[in-house]
Amino acid sequence: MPDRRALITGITGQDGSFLARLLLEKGYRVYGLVRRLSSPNLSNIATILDQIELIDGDLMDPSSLNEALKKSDPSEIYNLAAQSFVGASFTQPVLTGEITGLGALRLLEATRTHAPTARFYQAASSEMFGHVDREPQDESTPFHPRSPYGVAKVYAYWACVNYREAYSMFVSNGILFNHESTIRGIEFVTRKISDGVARIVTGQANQIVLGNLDARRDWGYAPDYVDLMWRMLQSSKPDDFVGATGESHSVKEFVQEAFRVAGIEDWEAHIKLDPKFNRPSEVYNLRGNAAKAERELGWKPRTRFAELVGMMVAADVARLQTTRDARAG
Ligand code: NAP
Ligand code: G4F
Repeated sequence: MPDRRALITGITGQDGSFLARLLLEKGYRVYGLVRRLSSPNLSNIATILDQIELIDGDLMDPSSLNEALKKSDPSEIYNLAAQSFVGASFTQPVLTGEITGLGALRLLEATRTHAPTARFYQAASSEMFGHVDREPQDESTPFHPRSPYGVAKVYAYWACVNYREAYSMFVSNGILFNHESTIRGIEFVTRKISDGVARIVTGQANQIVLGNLDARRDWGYAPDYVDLMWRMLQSSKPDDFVGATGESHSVKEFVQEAFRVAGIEDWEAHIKLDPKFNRPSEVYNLRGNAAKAERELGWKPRTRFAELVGMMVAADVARLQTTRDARAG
């Protein structure tokens, strides 16, 4: 087998850590770009640290990207790093544009110079569709982003298309709908709900404070989606693909299911609404059609909504019970 070497930006995040495990299983040498933080944030990759190589660098800093490409000499590059929280993009729009938008361009440019034959995956997003005029959304749906994050992802998407067309580089955009897991960042609504329900179950809280309960999302399971990323780079040609389950649910339905699996009947008694969690411009409804990924890459998501909610709530309850028992004991 040829030497397969992958560079992952965003390896400390949810998707990066699942992707690193998948690529290790497949026999890749895995390199991860990590930025300097005042306290290291390596918990998601703690169990594989001895199997991967971390390289210091930041999407804000072109010279560090050049060095990362020279050190890793990758055959595949997965650009997963971003300021990925839509809510924060309204309060830090320029930073989001710098990292999530221009950051992708900096990495493309470093790739063009130091690894022009490497295959490049860009973590594009259903947030680019934003204010949708049709349902479900697929690769031909127009973009109408509704947040600085969505705008930055559209910029990065077109930068990727341009490098593919201008320089014949193998660059592919994965237009992925929301995907979650037990290690989802705590500020995203699914994890905020599963963690909140677990706090109520374990007697550490009585309420979850949320924003718009009517927003609808197409929620899948992150490990299914990193498999799609890998499949996209094994294809004979670069292209853009939607990854989605084809099912949408409201935030309220997520809340109801989370309380149901936890055995708490009166969910409304535990939910408080606070407009501070509403966004200046909301994305009301996303539902994807991943027929192209199924047809051309043989990809299908395996985990459905109820299973996802159940595993997230169970993991948070177990985690909080363990810490409570440790404190008590
Ligand atoms: P995540 O958990 O927020 O991870 C983001 C990663 O980016 C972290 O490793 C973070 O490092 C890194 N990062 C942030 N700023 C950086 C910088 N300036 N330089 C280098 N690294 C930086 O996100 P995720 O959910 O895994 O998502 C992965 C990618 O897919 C993101 O680009 C996201 O926008 C996109 N996406 C996600 C979804 C989804 O539903 N999860 C859907 C569509 C697209 P630190 O640990 O140092 O913060
Ligand atoms: O969980 P969210 O913050 O995810 P959002 O905005 O859909 O973005 C995620 O998915 C994108 C793919 O479409 C990714 F590109 C992006 O990186 C990220 O992973 O919010 C989901 C919905 C929104 O409509 C929001 O208004 O939940 C609504 N919501 C209601 N109450 C809330 C809350 N969201 C958060 N974070 N916190 C709340 O209290």
